[in-house]
Parts: sequence; structure tokens; C-alpha cells
Amino acid sequence: MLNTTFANAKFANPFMNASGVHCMTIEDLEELKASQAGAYITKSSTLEKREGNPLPRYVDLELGSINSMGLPNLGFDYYLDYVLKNQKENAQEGPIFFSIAGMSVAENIAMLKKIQESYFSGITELNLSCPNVPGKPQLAYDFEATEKLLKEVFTFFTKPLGVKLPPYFDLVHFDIMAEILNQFPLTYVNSVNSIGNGLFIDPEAESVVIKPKDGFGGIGGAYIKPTALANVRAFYTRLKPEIQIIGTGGIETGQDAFEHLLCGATMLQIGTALHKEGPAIFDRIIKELEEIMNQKGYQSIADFHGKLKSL
Ligand code: OXC
Repeated sequence: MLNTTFANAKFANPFMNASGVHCMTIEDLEELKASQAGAYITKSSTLEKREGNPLPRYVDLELGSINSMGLPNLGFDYYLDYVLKNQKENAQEGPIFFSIAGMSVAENIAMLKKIQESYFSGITELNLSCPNVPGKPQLAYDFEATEKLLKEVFTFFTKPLGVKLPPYFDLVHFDIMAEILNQFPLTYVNSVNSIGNGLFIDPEAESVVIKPKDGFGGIGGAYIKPTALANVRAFYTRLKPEIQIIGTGGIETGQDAFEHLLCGATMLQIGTALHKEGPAIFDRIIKELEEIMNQKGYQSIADFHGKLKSL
């Protein structure tokens, strides 16, 4: 019922983890592989291994989460090795996703060259939107720099590639970004990364709740669903049809998933709720989405995908 075609491959369902959650180590990744998720993705890697920011750096909140992880990861080679070993086993269920987030344009290019030269046959996600590295702005808020980077990437990169975007908040920004993205043979855009640099406080302790950046961190979960849906819808209605959308942000129930699909997302990533509930969330959310579809008389996602009505 939930069969999904994405990047010319077939997936049993559209659900996967959001990069960063439950995907730092081989053990985490193996748990995702064994779960009901239709696909899974590795933690965004940098060329060298990184410790990330000081603890505490991730806090669950009533309506979501705040984090300032700072891209802790075990280094590019660790994840490349894992995806190369797992792309075959995974082939029947659909390709594996490999996320990278260079600290500079040169580092992104270097990693993409290595991926291009390797026998990796899965899907690469270029994270242009980590809000948590002190001193490094989110690249995709700089339209010129994003265009320049993608121009360089597509002089040599020929494998399936998607970009992970930050949320945008202005219709003109959607127009500008979509016009840039439409110039390139991108496989997908993933909207959205966390809403950067929120501040959650503990009024009793009169204190911030995470240590890095004086408490400023990326907000995820229910807080951000309306922003995520707007970004999915805005890109779905502006991008050429060859560029598919991954919807990320505030998905914790079958209804949230249904709403993202209605807005035009094809795959769905879960971050905050996966962190709270663990990989068993995929069983629950699959059942909930199927139940909604049954009630509405839909037999496949195609029956309602992207078909959000206007008033
Ligand atoms: N988004 C990212 O892209 N990276 C992580 N956090 C986040 O919200 C991180 O590692 O800080």
C-alpha cells in the first residue's frame, strides 16, 4: 500500500530516519536496517572525524527538540565503507543514502569526488544547512554561494544527488532558491533541516538548556511542522518535476506523514520523534498512515500525493 518510487528505485514505504538521528555508528545503522523503515541515511560526515560540540547538546522538549550537536561524526571513510558494504544487501529494498556536510566548499567537492570515483551506487545527500557549527553560517542561506557550489559539483558528479535545505520564510526566497535548483540535474531536495538558532530556556533554573553557543540550537519536532509543510509545498509547486521532495519536520504520527505527502513530499524523514521513540516508531507510523488511507478509501500514495486543495 505504501510502495514508493524515488530516484528511479522502489521502496517498501516512504519512511526513513532524518540524518543525524540514530545513524552515527554501525550499530545504529544496523538497527535502522533491521527496522520497518523503507530506507535509511548515515550521519552527515566530514572528511575527518569530529567530536562535535560540548554536552549537553541535545534536549527533548514537550513539543520537539533543541540541538547543537556540531556535526559529531566518525569521518567520511567510516561511512563510505559502511554504505559500500550495505548497498548490495539493501538493493531489493531500495538504495542506501549517504549524507555529507563539508566544513567548506573545498571539503564538499573533495568528498563528492571520492564518492564519484568509488563504486557507491546509492544516493548522496549534500547537507547545506547545519546550523550548529560555531562561526559557519548555513550555506543554503547564501544563494550565490549555493549556485556556485552546485555549478562546480555538476561539472563532475553524475550519481544521484539531493540537497538538504534549511527552512525559508519568505516567498521571494522560495522563488530564488527554486530558480537556482531548477538549473541542475538534482535528484531531490530535502526540506527542512532544523529551524536554526532557537533558544529554549528553563525558567526555574533561569538558564539555557544546552551548552554550546550559549543555548542557541536547531529546533525540531512539532514546533516546526507548519514551516516544514510550507517548504515542501513551496518547492513542490516551484521545482521541475524531475526533482523530487523529501519532507522532514514534525513527523510523529500517520497524520503528519499524510500531510507531508499531500503537500508533495515523496520520501519522509523522521528526526525528533525517532530520537524519542527509537526505530519501533516506523511500525507505528506505517500502521497509522495505512489506517488513514483505508478510512479515506485511498489504495496508494499516488491517489493523494501532492493534491493539496486550495480554497
Ligand atoms: N542539523 C544538522 O544538519 N546537523 C546537526 N544538527 C542539526 O540540527 C548537528 O550535527 O549539529
